Amino acid sequence: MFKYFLLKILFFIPLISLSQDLITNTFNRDTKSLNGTWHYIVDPYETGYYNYRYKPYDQLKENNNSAFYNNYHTDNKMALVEYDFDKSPTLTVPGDWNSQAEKLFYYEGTIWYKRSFDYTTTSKSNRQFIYFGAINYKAEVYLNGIKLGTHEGGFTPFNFEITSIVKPTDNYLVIKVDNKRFKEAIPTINTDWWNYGGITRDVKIIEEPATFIQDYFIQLKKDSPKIISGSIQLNNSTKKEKITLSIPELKINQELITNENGIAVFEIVSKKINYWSPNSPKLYDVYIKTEYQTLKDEIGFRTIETNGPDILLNGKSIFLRGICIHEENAMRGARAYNDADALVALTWAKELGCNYVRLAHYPHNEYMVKLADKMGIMVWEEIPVYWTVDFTNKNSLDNAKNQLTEAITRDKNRASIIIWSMANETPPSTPRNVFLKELILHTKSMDSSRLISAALEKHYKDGFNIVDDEIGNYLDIVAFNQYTGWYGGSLENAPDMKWDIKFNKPVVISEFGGGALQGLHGTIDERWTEEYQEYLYQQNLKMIEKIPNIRGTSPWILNDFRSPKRVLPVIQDGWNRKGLISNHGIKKKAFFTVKDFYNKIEKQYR
Ligand code: GCB
Repeated sequence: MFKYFLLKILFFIPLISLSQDLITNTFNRDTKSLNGTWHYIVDPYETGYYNYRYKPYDQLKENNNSAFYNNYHTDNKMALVEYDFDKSPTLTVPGDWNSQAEKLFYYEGTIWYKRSFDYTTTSKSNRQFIYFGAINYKAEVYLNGIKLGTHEGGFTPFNFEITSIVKPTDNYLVIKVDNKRFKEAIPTINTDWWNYGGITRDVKIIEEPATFIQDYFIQLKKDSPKIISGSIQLNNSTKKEKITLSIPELKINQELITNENGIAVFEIVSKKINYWSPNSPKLYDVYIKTEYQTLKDEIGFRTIETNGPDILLNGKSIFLRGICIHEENAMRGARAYNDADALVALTWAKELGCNYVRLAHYPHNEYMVKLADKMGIMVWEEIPVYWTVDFTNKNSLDNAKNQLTEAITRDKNRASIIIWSMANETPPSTPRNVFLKELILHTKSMDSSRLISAALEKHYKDGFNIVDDEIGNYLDIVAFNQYTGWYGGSLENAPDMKWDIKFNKPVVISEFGGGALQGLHGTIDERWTEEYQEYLYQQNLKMIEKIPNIRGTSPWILNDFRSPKRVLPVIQDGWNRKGLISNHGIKKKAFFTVKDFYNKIEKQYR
């Protein structure tokens, strides 16, 4: 018996092997969870990955094993074995490593994860896939010593087929997870949030028939509130397959036939749709049936469009009463990852009077958007093209595009998502414009039914706040962040500020706010007090109300959140204090200022 479960690379693998086509709606498929306890080895020098000439073992033809494997594949007791997963400590998956072990709090680098499992298939002809909700940031995945591939990007899912590799017993999954920051990455080196490392979302094995429903897009046709349209994609369809799409409540039961690419495209007229909205978040049971399987989803139908300054939901003008949220459970001081975490955040958002949330600054886990669908909360979803990414670098663009592809693929059937956002506070330049335009085109090619935005910036000249970023021409919603009274600008004069916004489009303030340490009280002139923050909000809201075309706000931010950039002792201690709620879950005074404002706005837009 082998004593150790180690990494063994049997094949030469090309440098970049991307994950395979994403399988969607994993919640309603036949799956086995691999969440739980995993062993880990901290490997700051990446000894298990690079040889002493700093060449990756899994890319060397003459020596295609890892260092770990070299010393392992023998019963020879004299062999030099310098690591042992099974005697190593454990981490819980899903979960970041920073909050689970004190010595890993600030760790940025490589950690190897390993878990063993048995697997029983329900049918010999079935296929199996391993699915990761997200790993931050880069993952090299090996099953039973065979490299499955690499994935880059910390907030989107990916999967690999393992049919020919998985065995009934003693499978061992080894993953190299690396959260080192680097310039070309998306996001780049500099962010104002915690770089939580690890296998941060669910891991599961998906079992599918040989020909299976890989993905589908079922929404209202653009500009056609009575037509449900879209497509269904089969994986490995070798002949024209029959698919039945049914929505029993709408008396829809439509037979479709796939084309030579395994895709069935459809348009179905339905006159009696109850449209999804925050007041009535109606979701329909939708069934997709093939000869081999039935897959269920719950899907809402709504239209979203703009007309001049208006955002129209189901044809009616709305105001986005929002709040920004990071994917963090502040009370745990850890990455959020499950439905309970999502419920905490979205319940607070509702209490604040929100009909909308901005999920900052990257795609959040799928529980969040599924719950937003159910609770009737509209969503802005974005990718971490944040501040200064490497706009001239082709790999960075491909990476951003890939993250966008994975996010849209995963979430395109969620009625709650009304906006895809391309970027946050990126400095205008020609390469930046080229980069963002490419992302916009890509998004439109995947999903033309939603609105496109980006969080831009304003600048100040001759008594005016000006918003004129050229990329605004390509957006449906002109959104920008502004921090009057915090990073500059007088609060006293805020309500009388003059605005020059160069676009006749809906305007959304995607961020505003300021910090306060919950429980610290004083006058409105004392920074970090709840009173200062409250006054900042009062004055900003008076100002925002007067901004031309204003159709929404998402204050920064629901909760205090961890950020290594925030080092002021006693006040910050590693937390960005702009939350309306503290990291102990206590509401600050400004929470109620926003709540009152949203109450008022709600009545105006009824
Ligand atoms: C911003 C960023 C956000 C920061 C925030 C702040 O403009 O978009 O990520 O955390 O300001 O607190 O300064």
